[in-house]
Amino acid sequence: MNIKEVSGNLVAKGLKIGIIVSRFNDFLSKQLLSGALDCFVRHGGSDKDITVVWVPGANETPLAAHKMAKTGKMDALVVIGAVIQGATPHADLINSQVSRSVAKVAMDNNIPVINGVVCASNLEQAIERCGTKAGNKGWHAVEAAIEMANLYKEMAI
Ligand code: INI
Repeated sequence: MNIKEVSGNLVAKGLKIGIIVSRFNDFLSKQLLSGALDCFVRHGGSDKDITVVWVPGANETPLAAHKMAKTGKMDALVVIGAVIQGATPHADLINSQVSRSVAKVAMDNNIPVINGVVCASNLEQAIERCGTKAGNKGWHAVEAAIEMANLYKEMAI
C-alpha cells in the first residue's frame, strides 16, 4: 500500500486571514470575534496578519468576503455573526442565503471561506455558542480556517 494522504496542520504562523463580522447582535458577535482572534494567535498567528471587517448584518457578510477574496492577499476568510430566530421566517432566509453565498465565494475565488455564523432558535442557544456552555463558534471557525488554509498549500498535488 502506498497511499498518498494530504491534510492541513493547525499552525497559523505566516497565514493571513480576513474575518468578516456582523454588527447585528453585536453583544454576541463581539464574543465570537474575541474567540476567533484568540484562536488565531494561540495557534501561532500574528495579529498583524489579521484583517477584521465589520458589516451591518449576517446578510452582508458574503459580499464583504467576496471583496476580500478578490484582493488575493488572504489565505482564508471567516464570516461570523449571530442570527436568532424571531416571529417571522426572516432568520431562516438569512441563514440559507449566507451559507449558500459563503460557499459560492469560496468556490468562485478558490479560497477557504468558513461559515462561523451562529444560527440559533433563541437567545439562550445563541449565548451558549458565543463563549459559554457550547463553546465559541468564532474560535472553531478560525480553527477550521487554519486547517483549510494549510491544506490548500499542501494540495499542490
Ligand atoms: N442580521 C444578523 O446578523 N442577525 C440577525 O439575527 C438578524 N435578524 O434576525 O434580523 C439580522 N438581520 C439583518 C440582516 O442580516 C441584514 O443586515 C439586513 O436585512 C439588511 O440587509
